[in-house]
Amino acid sequence: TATQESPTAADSGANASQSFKAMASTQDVADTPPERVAAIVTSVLKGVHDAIAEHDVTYAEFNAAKAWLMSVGEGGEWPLFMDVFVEHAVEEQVAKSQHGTKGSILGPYYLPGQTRLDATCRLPRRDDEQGTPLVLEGQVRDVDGTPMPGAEVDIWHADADGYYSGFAPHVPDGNLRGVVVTDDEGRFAIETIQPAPYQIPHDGPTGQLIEASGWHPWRPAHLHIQVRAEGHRPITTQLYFAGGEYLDSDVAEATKPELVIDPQDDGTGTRRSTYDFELEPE
Ligand code: MBD
Ligand code: FE
Repeated sequence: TATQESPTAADSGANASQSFKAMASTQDVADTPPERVAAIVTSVLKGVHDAIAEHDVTYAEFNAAKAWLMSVGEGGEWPLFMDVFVEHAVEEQVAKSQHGTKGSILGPYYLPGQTRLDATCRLPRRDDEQGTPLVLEGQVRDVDGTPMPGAEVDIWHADADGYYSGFAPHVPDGNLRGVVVTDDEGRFAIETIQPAPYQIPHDGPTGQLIEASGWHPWRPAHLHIQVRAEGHRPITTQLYFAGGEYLDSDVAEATKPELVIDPQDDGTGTRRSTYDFELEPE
């Protein structure tokens, strides 16, 4: 059953922490000057102090919060917590200066260095991969309309049970992940399967917080995509499915109307959708 196959929150948390640390050695991690650190941290702490006063917080609640924060670290869930509850605000801020295709959050389950695939391809999958066949096709262009051959469409998504390869022990490495390289006209056509909605693991501290608050732990079904092209600002985004469950109540608040696709059955049981990506020069 799905429950037996589920990764423990601690296992997927450990993997997410490890992969973030590995990426943090190559990606953008700020070396922030002291005045700015002080300004930002003062604001964050003011928010905490104000909440304590507003809600007349007790010592017992302070201790519960302290124990919970410790468990987030011990469970390796900081990447999950940060990406579910905080990353969308950073993305929205950065998006104010970004043109072209709308972005969305990266999330904790990106893994660099996946198999490079031809423009027309099928994502690596198990022989018995479940799920409705799905084809996403489109073109990568500059914001001025110029097609971009050789651009990379790095795609990763959950399987039909909502599990990601690399973060669930029963799913083989590299499953439903790949770096698709666009053809001479900047086009791509990716065959995969329809992912299921994703549920935040409920046996760890993030899941406990969600339950203790009476919120729900779901993200709508989504495809993660990062598009990269020489001399252009990369776009990290996600595509969602029209009519999908949790589209209007994503726990990670990362949906945008421009990112909803509506694949149609082509008459053979395969659902198809077109989506073009536009990147701005760096
Ligand atoms: C996911 O699949 C995801 O995309 C985010 C943002 C957080 C947790 C799991
Ligand atoms: Fe995801």
